[in-house]
Amino acid sequence: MKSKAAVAWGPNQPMSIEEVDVMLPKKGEVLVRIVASGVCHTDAFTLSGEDPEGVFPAILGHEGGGIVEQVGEGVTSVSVGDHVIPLYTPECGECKFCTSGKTNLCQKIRETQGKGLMPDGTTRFYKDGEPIYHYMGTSTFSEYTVLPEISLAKVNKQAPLEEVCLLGCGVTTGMGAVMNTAKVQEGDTVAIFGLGGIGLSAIIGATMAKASRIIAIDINESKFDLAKKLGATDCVNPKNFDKPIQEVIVEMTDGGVDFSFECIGNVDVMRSALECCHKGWGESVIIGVAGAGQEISTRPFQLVTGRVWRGTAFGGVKGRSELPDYVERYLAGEFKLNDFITHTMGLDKINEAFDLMHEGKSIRSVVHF
Ligand code: NAD
Ligand code: DAO
Ligand code: ZN
Ligand code: ZN
Repeated sequence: MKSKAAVAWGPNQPMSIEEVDVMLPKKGEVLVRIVASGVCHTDAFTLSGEDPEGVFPAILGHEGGGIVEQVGEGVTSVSVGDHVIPLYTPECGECKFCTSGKTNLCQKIRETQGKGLMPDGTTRFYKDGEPIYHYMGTSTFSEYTVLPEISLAKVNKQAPLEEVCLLGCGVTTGMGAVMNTAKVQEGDTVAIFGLGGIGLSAIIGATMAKASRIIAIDINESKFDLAKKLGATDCVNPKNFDKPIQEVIVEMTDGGVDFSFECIGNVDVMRSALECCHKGWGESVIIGVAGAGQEISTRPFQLVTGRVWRGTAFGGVKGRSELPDYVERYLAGEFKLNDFITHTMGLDKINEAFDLMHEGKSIRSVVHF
């Protein structure tokens, strides 16, 4: 079938809107009509050429919401008409990782997904007979996309897909990092570095966890109003100090915070986030994705003296079994999503969404089909 899609032909080039051919779903696969897709920094990261797994030409996008259009042979867990959120972290429920009870990083289709292919090693997208690669197993910048059944979370049809698409990445990642990975408790102190979609969602998570102090850090002060609205108790711009930001935070908090979160992808900030944690017990969670080949460093004594460095993908959330409950909590009014949507546009304007992100003018742009 034909589908309108934004095709990334190569690194550092604007995407072009194309009519592509989408193959029908094979065994265990599902054809989904995407209704809306958020634009996340990770899409821009891959388009920049910094992503070691980035392959071109590809259809990017991983923060979508859609409706099942057709199911392939053997698909039993979703039916035509179901509302779904694509998952870049699938959940097969059977692999060593899924059954470990220790991680959300299902590995069932990891190898092919990392190469931009479906589990059978081929693609479902073509242009003029030439294959176009999938992206993160989701490719939500296409009106129609094909995904493995294990990469779909079925969600309540009452939830507006134009908003809950954000639960396909940014909001779940930030909230999950705080509540699932770090398990922040009432009264804990928290520092959040980077106030994009991920960092602001981490503020929501910290507010829901009843953290006593939520220190929000960004070099773009236009982010501070929303950070405060969502629950930040302090907003700090590192550029306003002539000493390292970790020293500033240690002084503000009588020795450091209980938890910190790096939501930027900057290895120097990752160090600051670790070193602003309290001696003896502070934990720092890396969420940001750094460029190819970059490395983190600190003095080992930081860890010897009790600080903990960890990381999280998709907030540690198992998509098929846990994401539907995030949607229910959103429907119950526990948190809002429209605060994040600073811009909406048709797919034709998708390059503008990337420009807005690079200019620091958007939190989330949501593309409608
Ligand atoms: P974003 O670009 O919207 O936000 C980043 C924020 O960091 C901006 O507000 C920017 O002003 C701020 N910033 C930049 N440099 C800074 C510095 N030196 N000090 C303080 N603030 C600084 O990005 P996003 O969509 O929120 O994504 C954030 C990061 O999280 C990206 O690296 C993305 O790839 C990653 N990510 C990770 C996961 C995961 O599962 N681990 C999921 C989604 C996104
Ligand atoms: O299982 O080895 C693996 C990789 C899982 C991919 C997790 C990606 C999380 C970080 C990228 C941010 C995505 C928006
Ligand atoms: Zn993302
Ligand atoms: Zn699995």
